[in-house]
Amino acid sequence: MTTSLDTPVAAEALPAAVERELAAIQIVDIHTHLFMPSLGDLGLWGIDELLTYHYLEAELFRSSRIGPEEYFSWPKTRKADAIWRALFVENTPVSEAARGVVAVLRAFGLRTDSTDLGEARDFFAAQQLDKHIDRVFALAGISEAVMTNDPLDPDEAPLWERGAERDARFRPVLRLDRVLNKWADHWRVLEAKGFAVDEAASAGSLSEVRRFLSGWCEKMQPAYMAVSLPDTFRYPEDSLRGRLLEGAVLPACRDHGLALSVMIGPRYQVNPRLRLAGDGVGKADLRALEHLCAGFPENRFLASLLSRENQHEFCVYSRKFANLMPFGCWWFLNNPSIVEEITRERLEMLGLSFIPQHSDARILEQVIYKWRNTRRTIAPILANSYRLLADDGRAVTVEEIRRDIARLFRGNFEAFTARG
Ligand code: FIX
Ligand code: ZN
Repeated sequence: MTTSLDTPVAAEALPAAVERELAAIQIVDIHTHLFMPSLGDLGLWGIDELLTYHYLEAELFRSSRIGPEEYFSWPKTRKADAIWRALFVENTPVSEAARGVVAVLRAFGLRTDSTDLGEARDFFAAQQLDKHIDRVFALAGISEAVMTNDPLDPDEAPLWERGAERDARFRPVLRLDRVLNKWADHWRVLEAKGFAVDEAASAGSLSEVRRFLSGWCEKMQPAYMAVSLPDTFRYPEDSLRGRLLEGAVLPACRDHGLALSVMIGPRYQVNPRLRLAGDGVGKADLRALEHLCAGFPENRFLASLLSRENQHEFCVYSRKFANLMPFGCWWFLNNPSIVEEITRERLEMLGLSFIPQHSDARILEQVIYKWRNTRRTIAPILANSYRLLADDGRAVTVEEIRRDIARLFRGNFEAFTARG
């Protein structure tokens, strides 16, 4: 007997069916900068953190006469007050990041047009973090947030070494920017922990780094390893990074059956006066990715490219290498107009074999608007793909829509990162 789930959906009913299934899916947010409660103050939440988000700081310096040096000398609440006044009171908050704060306030039933932050501050001050996390995840429609954990971060590492309490809502990731991009500044930390390493990352160092990573894999049980790489990244390359990647990180990933996430394209600190907001973007030479995927068929690579100009060839490379999984519309690409473009092309060229989005949330409540925006942007694109399929002679069922959405927002990640 046919049920409504396996009945072909009429073309005019497709948008609503897709919206319903997207609203219902509990998404795995595969890349965030959120932290589980046992990692304490590393985890940011509340109105002052939402407003002092580096996306909004960059916009403040364009829409006010406040200079970065003066701004960064202020306490958090004064910074937040200045951003609220400049971007939400004296101007209409039309940017994606500013609209996000409005959406969060509305989600909690708070006024979105106040001239001050009194009501919002009182509300967040009254929240009990653990319950608040559950409420925020429910509002965002996510079941898990994958963190970004740095084993060389002086504030974070000791918390893990002291046995930070795990939380099923948060999955760890071993982030290796300090190891791969800043070895010269950080190799002594490993030496001080008893690893026989040296500044030149000699052969002996490589096996010691592999041992260091192995220890962290045991301790942290990460979902994957990850690194951000500049637009100038090259592979193969006779460099510290080239040697550490080939001689330590990729072998350690294989040892533990972990994928490596490569996030390629930032031009770090093009304006250091803006601090976190000071990074830019550059078009990367994707032959580095080609050489990694072809050279290490036993390794799996999650990848996200920051430059819009890299997206087409990235899609083509993803068709060439099954050990390459594209994910997300990262950072400066996380704007509806660009998410549409990238997602359309990926559906056309990769079918359902990609991970459409991650939130990159730095502040807890951001997952609410970032996933609301993603659902709102992707629903018509997916419905259009199904309409075109019906036009071509095959209507889809609700069951198929549900299966496809589960694959895009959970299954692809789970399968690609399953320890092999
Ligand atoms: O490297 C990263 O993980 C980036 O996402 C961050 O460094 C960046 O500052 C950010 O917040 C992007 O949304
Ligand atoms: Zn990030």
